[in-house]
Amino acid sequence: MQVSVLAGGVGGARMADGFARVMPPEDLAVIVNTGDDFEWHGLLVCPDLDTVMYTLAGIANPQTGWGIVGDTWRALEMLGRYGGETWFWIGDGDLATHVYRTFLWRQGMRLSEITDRLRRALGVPVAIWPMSDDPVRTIVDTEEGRLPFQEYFVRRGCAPRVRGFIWEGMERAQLSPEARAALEAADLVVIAPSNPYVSIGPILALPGVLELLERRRVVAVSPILGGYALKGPAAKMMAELGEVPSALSVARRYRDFLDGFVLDRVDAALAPAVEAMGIRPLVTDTVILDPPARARLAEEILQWVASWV
Ligand code: FO1
Repeated sequence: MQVSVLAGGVGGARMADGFARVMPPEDLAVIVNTGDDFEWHGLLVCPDLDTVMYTLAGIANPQTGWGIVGDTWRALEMLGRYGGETWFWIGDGDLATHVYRTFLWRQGMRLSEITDRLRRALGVPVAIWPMSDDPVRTIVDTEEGRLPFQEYFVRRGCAPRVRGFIWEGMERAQLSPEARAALEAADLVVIAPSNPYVSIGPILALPGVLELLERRRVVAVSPILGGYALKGPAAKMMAELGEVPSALSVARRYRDFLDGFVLDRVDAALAPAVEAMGIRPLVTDTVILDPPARARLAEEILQWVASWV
């Protein structure tokens, strides 16, 4: 079964890792949000692509979920001494990723080709594709004005109240050829438990993606448990945008193309309401902090979908 996982952030990387542990690598592709990307000291930094790549390579920092485990901080210290910005923590090993990606990018290589070269170099057997080769930047519209995503997420710690999102570049951006091919070939598309607004939203906003998903078998894993997000600002954003922070709100957002929705046991009572939307519910343990849990959930989803005749 050919599976494509739509992912962003740490939760998305962990879900992708689960599928990578239980499937033949050639049957899996991970399509990653690039709206969090930004230029840092002149370098192109792609946090969600790197978080997926490091996680699948087994070198991600297990505590934070992002960056490289055991990384050192000499370059950041020196940047600080020069008065450079240090609020976004880039370790020395991570820095090499941005240096080399930017080097290839300035030679005109597409982000998809760059990503493919980096993940193969790290020994990752699974295809990792940026959602687009065209630049898309998430701008968070807050009560304090418009903030580039990392300024909102890291520098301000997601504190400002959110009023909406702008995706700079979306009007010119296209789904990457490799991501389109993966989605067209997918027997199953899994929307990972990522933030529906800023991690999954940009992917769905690309021209043609919604129509493509309507023709595919799609399941989503809820990023909200018991009204809270395990990690990140998804529930806070929902509340600030006037949505009930619940798994049901997420299912409703995806309902036009969703065939199945995976709920955590704490939200078992919501299963009938999901079913009433014409979406099959699966109630299970969706907390996937460690590798065995990730593999278990991925296997459960594959068995569940295989049982749909
Ligand atoms: N998140 C933080 O909260 N603080 C950081 O200093 C930070 C640095 C960082 C460096 C590389 C990278 O790939 C991710 C990093 N992240 C950091 C996470 C980043 O903000 C992502 O956008 C989030 O994971 C949400 O997608």
